Amino acid sequence: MNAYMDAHIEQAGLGPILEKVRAGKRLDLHDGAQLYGHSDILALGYLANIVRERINGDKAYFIYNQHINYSNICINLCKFCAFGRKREDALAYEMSIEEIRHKVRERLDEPITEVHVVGGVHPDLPFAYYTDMLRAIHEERPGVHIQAFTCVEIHHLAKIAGKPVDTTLNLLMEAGLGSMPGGGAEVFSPRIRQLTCADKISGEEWLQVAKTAHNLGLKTNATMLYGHIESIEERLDHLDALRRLQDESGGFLAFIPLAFHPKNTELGVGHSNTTGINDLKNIAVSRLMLDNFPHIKAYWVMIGPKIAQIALAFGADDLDGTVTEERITHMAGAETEQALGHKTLIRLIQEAGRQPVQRDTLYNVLEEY
Ligand code: V47
Repeated sequence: MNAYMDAHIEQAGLGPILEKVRAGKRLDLHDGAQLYGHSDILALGYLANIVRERINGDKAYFIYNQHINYSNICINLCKFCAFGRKREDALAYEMSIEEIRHKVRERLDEPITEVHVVGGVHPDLPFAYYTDMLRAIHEERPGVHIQAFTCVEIHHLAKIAGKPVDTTLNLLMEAGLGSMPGGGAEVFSPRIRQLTCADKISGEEWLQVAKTAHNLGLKTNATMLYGHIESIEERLDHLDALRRLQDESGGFLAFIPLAFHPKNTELGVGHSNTTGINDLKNIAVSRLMLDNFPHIKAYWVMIGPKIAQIALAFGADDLDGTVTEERITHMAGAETEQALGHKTLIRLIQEAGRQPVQRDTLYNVLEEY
C-alpha cells in the first residue's frame, strides 16, 4: 500500500476501482471502459500491479523456446496479416517434415523446452502431415513440450480429418501435442471479423474449440490483436468472453495482447504502429479485467524488449521466451530481433526489479535466478 499513490488514484477519479481491486472484486465492463479511457498510465499501472503481485508476486517468467512456422500458405488471407500467402505467391513456402526435423536438429545444443508451431490455414496438406510433424519433433528432441496449432488451425484440421474437434484433438495429443497457443482470436466482434478476416472462423467458433480443448485437459493461451479498427467496447467484449470461458473451464494459461503491425498488410494502409502507452494500457487493462487468468504475457517480439520490460510493472509477469526465427510479426515490419538470449531476458527482468524464473510451458519452475 502506498498512501501517496492511493491519493493520486483518488484524485484521478479511480478510487472506486481501487477499492474493488483491493477487495479482489471483479471489475465490470463500465470499469474497463473507464480504465481504457483514462490517460494516467501510472495510475493504471499501479492498479494492475496490485493484481499482478497478488497472483504472481515478484516473479517474471521466461521460457527457452523455438518457433517453427511450418507454412505461410493460407486460405483465410486476413487483412491484418502480412504472413499468409496464396499458394502461387512468390513468397509462399511450406516445410517438409524433413525440413522441420532439420530446424529442430539445428538447435539441439540449446536447452529448449518448448517448440511453438503455428502456420497458415493450408488448403491441402493432409491430416497425417500434422501428426507426422508432431512425432518427428518428438523424435528429434525427446521430452520437449510442443505447443502447436491455434484454435483456427484445429478447426481446419478437424475438417480435413473428417472428425469432430474433440476426436481430432485426441489424435493430435496421441501424436505429441502438449498445449495450444493463443493465436487466431483477433477480436471476437462479428463487425471486426467481417471487416478484417471474413473467411476466418467466428469468435464463437474460436471459443468453442478452446472450450473443447480445455474439457480434454489441454491448456491453451488466448490473444487479442489490438491497435487497428477495433473499438474500446469491442476490446472489452473480447476480454469478457475470455473471462467467462475461463470461469467455466479454467483451461487458459496466459493472455497475450498482440500489437498490430501494419506494414505489408491490407488493413495497414494509413495505420501507424501502436504507441508505448497503448501497449502498456492493453497489458494493464487485461491484467485488471482477466482476474481469473494466471498469466499476462508481454510478447517482446511485438512490443519490443524495452516496452516489454516496463510492462513488468504494468501487469505483465511473463516475457515469453528466446523465440528464434519469428516470421508472422517480422513479415509485418517488426524491427525487433529474431531471438533474444536468455542472458538478455534475465537482465531485462532483473533491471525491472523482478525475479527471473525460467519456466516450462505449463509454468512449472525450472530455475530461479
Ligand atoms: O494469430 C497476424 C497475429 C498471431 C499480425 O500463445 C499479427 O503464447 C500483429 O498468436 N501484427 C500469431 N499481430 C502470434 C500468436 C502468439 C505469439 C506469441 C505467443 C503466443 C502464445 C501466441 O499474430 C496471429 C494473429 O493474431 N498477427 N498478423 C500483424 N500484422
